[in-house]
Amino acid sequence: NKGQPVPNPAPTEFGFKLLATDGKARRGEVFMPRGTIRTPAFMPVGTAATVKFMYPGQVRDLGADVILGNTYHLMLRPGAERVDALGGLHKFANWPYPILTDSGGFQVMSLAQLRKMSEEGVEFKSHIDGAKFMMTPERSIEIQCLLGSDIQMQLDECTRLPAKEIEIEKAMQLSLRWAERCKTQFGDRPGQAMFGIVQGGDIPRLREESARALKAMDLKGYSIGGLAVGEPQAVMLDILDVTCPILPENKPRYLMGVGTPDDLMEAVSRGVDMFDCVMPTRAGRHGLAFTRFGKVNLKNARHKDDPRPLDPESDCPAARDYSRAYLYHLVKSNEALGAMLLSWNNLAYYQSLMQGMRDAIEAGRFEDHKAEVKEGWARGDM
Ligand code: PRF
Repeated sequence: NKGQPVPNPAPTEFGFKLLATDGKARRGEVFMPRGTIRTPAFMPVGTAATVKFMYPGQVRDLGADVILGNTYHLMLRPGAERVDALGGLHKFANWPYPILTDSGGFQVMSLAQLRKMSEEGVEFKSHIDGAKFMMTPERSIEIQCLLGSDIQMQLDECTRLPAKEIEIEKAMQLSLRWAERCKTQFGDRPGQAMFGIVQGGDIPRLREESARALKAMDLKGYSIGGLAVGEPQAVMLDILDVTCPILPENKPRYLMGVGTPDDLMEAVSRGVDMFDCVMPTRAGRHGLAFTRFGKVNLKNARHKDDPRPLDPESDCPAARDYSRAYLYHLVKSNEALGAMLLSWNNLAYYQSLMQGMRDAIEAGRFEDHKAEVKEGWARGDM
């Protein structure tokens, strides 16, 4: 099982333990009754109660300790009350390990039609059938409790960049008020956690204010939202440089919706513990493979006659046992197996990247390790 920790006895409370640091990089464990998340961690995205084109057991075997689910998608289809009646999301999806759910605010803003924001919440129409819904901080937490997720997110408003400072500030302040309402609704649940979400766009002053106010609320963990929404990578990293030092050392930090392998390494070296992103699975479905030697676009005709696998030294059969010529054929023919193999390869690569970072932090050689990994990407493999 790729060394997933099996604590005995299982903890009854949610918590975080810092095991080692190297510079600002942190190696830790987020523990809860359903299992332990080894950090730095990458969480595969299972939006609609499935990591697309992957079996749950396969995701687990790659070393994933936690997957992500989406309040917005699951409330629309199949419905939170239905999932609850069927025994909760873990049982529904046959994933008995930790699950983190996003609150719905971000997905409402990117997917739903006809949105109306107010202090109370956000009214929207479903992108599936146009049905009208009201999402409030209280309803978001209620849905996440019906799903039974272990780590829940406050409802927030994420501002796309670039944006005017006044708009960023309004959304950040609203998110702080919604954090209080979510905290009250969540109440006392020792085995679960509700994370606050730092907003404030690309303005250091607003990020500081958001992080300080959330820290004062003494939440069980802290997410950093509103990044990778249109700004250059350097801006995102500068914002992490101002945000992470304000957050408490003894709580997990989660950078939402990020990112490329390079983003993950740079964010870990600034003190981030957890990540989620559709990149490995979505890119895989579109014919793009991540490897130790950089990205490989399997739609490119130069692979037509290439008998080499993606990476003969990988532990992952998808990387090792199928030629680039075959992968090219599958992708060009739009075969399901193409999406399956490339999703598998990419999640395997992301999990091995995280394992490499965890090992390097423990060994006190994170920055050297980072330089070596980047050399591999720069070298390429043609
Ligand atoms: N807020 C929430 N979910 C998110 C984001 C956010 O800002 C982002 C931004 N990268 C991704 N997912 N609730």
